[in-house]
Amino acid sequence: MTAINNVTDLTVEGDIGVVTLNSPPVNALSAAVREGLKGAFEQAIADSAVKAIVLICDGKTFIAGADITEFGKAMTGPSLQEVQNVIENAPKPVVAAIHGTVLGGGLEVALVAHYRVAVPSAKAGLPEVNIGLLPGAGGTQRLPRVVGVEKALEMVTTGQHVPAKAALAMGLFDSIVEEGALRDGAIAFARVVLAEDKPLTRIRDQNAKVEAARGKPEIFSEFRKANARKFRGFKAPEYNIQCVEASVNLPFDEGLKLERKLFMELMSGSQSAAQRHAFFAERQAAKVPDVPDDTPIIPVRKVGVIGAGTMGGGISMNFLNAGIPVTIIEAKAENLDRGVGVIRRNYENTAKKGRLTEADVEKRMALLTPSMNLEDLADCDLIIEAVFELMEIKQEVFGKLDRIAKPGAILASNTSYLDIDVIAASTSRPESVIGLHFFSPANVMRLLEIVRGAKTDKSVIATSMQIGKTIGKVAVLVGNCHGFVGNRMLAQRQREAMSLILEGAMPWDVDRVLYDFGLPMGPFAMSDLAGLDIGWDPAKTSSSTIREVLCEMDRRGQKNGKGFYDYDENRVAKPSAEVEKVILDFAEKRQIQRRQISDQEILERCLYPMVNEGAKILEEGKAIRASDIDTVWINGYGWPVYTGGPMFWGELVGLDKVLAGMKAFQEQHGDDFKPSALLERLVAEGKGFKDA
Ligand code: T1G
Repeated sequence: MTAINNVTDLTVEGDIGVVTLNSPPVNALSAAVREGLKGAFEQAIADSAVKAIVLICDGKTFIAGADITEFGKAMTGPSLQEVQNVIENAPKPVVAAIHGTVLGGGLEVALVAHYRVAVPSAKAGLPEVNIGLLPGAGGTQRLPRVVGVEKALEMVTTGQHVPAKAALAMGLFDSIVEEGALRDGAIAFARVVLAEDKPLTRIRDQNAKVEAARGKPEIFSEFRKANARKFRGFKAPEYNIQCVEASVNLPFDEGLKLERKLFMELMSGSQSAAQRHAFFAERQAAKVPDVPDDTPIIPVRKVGVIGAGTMGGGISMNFLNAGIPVTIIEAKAENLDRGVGVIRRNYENTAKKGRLTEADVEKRMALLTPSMNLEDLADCDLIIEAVFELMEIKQEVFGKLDRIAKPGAILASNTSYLDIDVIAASTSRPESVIGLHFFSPANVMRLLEIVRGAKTDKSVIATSMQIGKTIGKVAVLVGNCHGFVGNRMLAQRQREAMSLILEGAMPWDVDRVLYDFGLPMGPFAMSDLAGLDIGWDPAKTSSSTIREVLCEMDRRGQKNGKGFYDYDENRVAKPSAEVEKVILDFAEKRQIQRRQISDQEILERCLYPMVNEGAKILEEGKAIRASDIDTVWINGYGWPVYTGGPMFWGELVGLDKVLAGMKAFQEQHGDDFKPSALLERLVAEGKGFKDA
């Protein structure tokens, strides 16, 4: 065995040279890896005793891509293209031996090998689009030549991980070898290749599949049309499509040049910087400085959920999906039956789309135990209440749980706003109480805000973070305050949205501006979707807000066809003349002099206070880091990931500009716009939120 460098070695087994990479955690294509690969292949090619070469990786995965941590820094060592040229032009067969997730540059390295063999659990993909990029090492030119244009378009614009079996079927892999016997399997495959003594072919020279798409521009126009909504606002998907188009219409080297040009354009743009920020932010969120990795985890073998409504049902599904039994509690039989029925229907709808088998549906439903008796939760390791958002009710429930739950059980509230410490105080075990704030629909939205109480035990926190990952959530630990992180910032935007429609804008102006910014929907469309009458009490209503007036007019939102908008039978929204009149009358009664409000003012009035509130959350220690706040907003509210989240976006705008805007608004509209001390300090010191 020859060590080429500290991450690469070359061993010769008979007439097969085996190049092994070992660069944890994911064998990313760092300078050392590129150097090692180039050196090892040059040596194996020069060695006449070596008739074929196998490239394999130690650790959890084959190369999982370029080393994202090197982006934006001066490149050292050989370029990836130099390494690929050595491999692709080897005069002897090269076999890539794949396990784990061969992604991005990793797959692009595998595509310059002559063959690719994998274990059944391997997956392949080109996920560069998820970090605002495109495969910059020939992936957009070689992949279509292997799997065809349609599959290549799907893969490069979604970043999907294709399982080994499907990769074999599409020709991306040449053979599947036995799990756990990849090295021997790859060497045996190389020996068969030698025995067959076929001429070596390079993917770049195989044009049949791209020529088949030549003269069919509709492949691309239809793909663009079908995905317009999903790709809205993003640059990278369109650039990926253009590269695949080039693989059809241009000679290989020309296509490579275009790929390089567009890659560099994306790499230097703010969208990729924002999406790379979001990638690392999501991973950083799992790290809690004062809860060490070796904190004992409480085993969660059985979960109790109190409440079978929208939230309780959605929450239950997360655990059923992970194979964890759930006992779901409702006080009334009809509510329990309805809740269980909704869960079953959700699974059956998923099965109809082919994403679940009938057997999966039954397996998951078999894990669900409906009950009207709180005592049935006595043996649960984790109990989550999702009852009505009223403190008195929560305190009553937790008082009962304190008597029923077994010692050491985690008692969690799904509250969106309420004080976790007050809830915890209604038990004799505040150390076992925590907030697990799911976002509706709870079985879909990835965010889980985990709210630590003043007395929450570290094992309870560590277990909650772990169970969040187990059920496929992005868990973010936040501090206890009204609205925690997400809803506390949302309140800033909602307040300004309501002010703006009094001062001169209309709901559809505000919604349009925020939709065009990249949010999935604006505040008024969101209110109509949720229902304007949430928390509205007809007995106490007094026409004191526009929302109350609309409820008094029975304009309750989408559910009854009219809210801030009018809805047709397909629930398509359109501005309402009736609502416009309500707003004008409401403003007139309050002698508000309405005025023309620009889109820019709408955007700044809604978003700057959110950045400012995020700064207050940081200085109060209610979030561990600014990037956690970004992770909350991207995964809980659909903040456009290509702007990185509110805090990253604030820095893109310029914190000095945000501060100046806040001060100007404070002059005009009062202390709702009072800048946070942290924002003032960071701007004064010329720093960013990373320095908070
Ligand atoms: N570069 C550097 N570090 C990476 C990395 C990468 N590509 N991928 C993961 N890590 C780190 C991650 O930050 C974490 O670090 C640890 O590895 C475990 O990751 C030229 C330009 C591979 C599916 O986009 O999708 O190739 O927190 O927690 O859940 O065309 O990581 O432990 O210190 O996510 O098992 C394309 C991104 C790059 C793949 C593993 N490749 N990574 O998931 O572990 S661009 C990607 C992933 C490119 C070329 C272009 C996942 C994973 P730490 P993890 P995991």
